[in-house]
Amino acid sequence: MSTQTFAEKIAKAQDFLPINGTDYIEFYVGNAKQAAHYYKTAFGFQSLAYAGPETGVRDRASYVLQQGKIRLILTTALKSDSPIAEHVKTHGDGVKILALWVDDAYSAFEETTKRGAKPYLQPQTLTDEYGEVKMSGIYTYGETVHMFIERKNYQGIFMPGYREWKSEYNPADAGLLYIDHCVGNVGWNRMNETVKWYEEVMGFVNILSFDDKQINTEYSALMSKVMSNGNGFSKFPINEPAEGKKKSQIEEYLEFYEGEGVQHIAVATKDIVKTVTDLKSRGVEFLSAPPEAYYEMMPTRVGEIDEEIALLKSLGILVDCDEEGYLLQIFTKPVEDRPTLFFEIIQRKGAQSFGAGNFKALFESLEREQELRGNL
Ligand code: TYF
Ligand code: FE
Repeated sequence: MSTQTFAEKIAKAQDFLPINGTDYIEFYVGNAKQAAHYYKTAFGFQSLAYAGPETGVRDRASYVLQQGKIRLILTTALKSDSPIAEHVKTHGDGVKILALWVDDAYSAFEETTKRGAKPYLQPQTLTDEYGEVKMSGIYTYGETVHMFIERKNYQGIFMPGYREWKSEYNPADAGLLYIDHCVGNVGWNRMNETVKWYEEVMGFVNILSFDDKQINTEYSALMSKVMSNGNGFSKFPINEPAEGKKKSQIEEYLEFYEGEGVQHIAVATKDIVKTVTDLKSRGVEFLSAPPEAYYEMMPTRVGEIDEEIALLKSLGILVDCDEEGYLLQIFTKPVEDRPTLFFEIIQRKGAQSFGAGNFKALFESLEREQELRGNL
């Protein structure tokens, strides 16, 4: 393990692409109206904006939800002859766009495409009575896209083309604050290329790596490398399957998503016990808790923590520590019928790592699910 701090590692990133954080995450889904209802009811997102036939958009309907700094868009096609419908046909519901909030969307496009990025959307300026939003986009792994969003001259609710969505159904939020990281699964032998892409095209640095010897439970294996931009606001871990005794969880994802894509979205809370208790009561399903022994070992493994271990155990919350502090995390089951995208709830108390000490317990829990699906 390296003794460099997170701050020392990210200081090496290049700054040709300044990023202020995640702007939004857009899902392409089979039924956006119902998906929006699920994210409001189960996860506590709030209605923000809408675009569709009523606002002059003919081919799609998009619902924008917000909680803390997190914005999700649920988009569906209104006809079969549509790239959205094609995406859903191939991948099922999933993440199409990881949008990054930048100061200059034109320069972001210029700088990344001249370093080899494949264009998705040429830079353009959208205007309405509230100002202007500039945007551009490039492809990353699979059919997934990084959009660059510049909104310094915009005062509207979301962006031109959308109108405010006022709903009479407004369930309370669940304490979710911001996107901590978004993980991508790539195909066999695609790790190096993808890491190189984030380094060269985006100016990111590799801050953590786990190889298949560290991440190897009884059955499945994987490799993982975390890529970060220079301020640490944008973190994209990448997973690649590795050969194990049986099928890797990453392989299961690639098979069911029918390609590379976003595996999990980690959302931060400042009170994980409260958030998870709340999400469970709303019907969010989490992976099963690790065995008794995991919690018996916790005091020796992580030292003194503020939370009551019995409470963490009853909820199945995992804890890990590094040189800078500790973190608490828990993972949902996949939120679609295909075993593809899931969510992580994370609370950081100093630690800037990703829970490597939990990998064994976590992956065994994941494999119990994989086995129930007959995919191990
Ligand atoms: O983002 C991470 O690295 C952690 C751990 O299939 C993780 O959340 C890594 C791979 C995976 C599930 C979780
Ligand atoms: Fe994670």
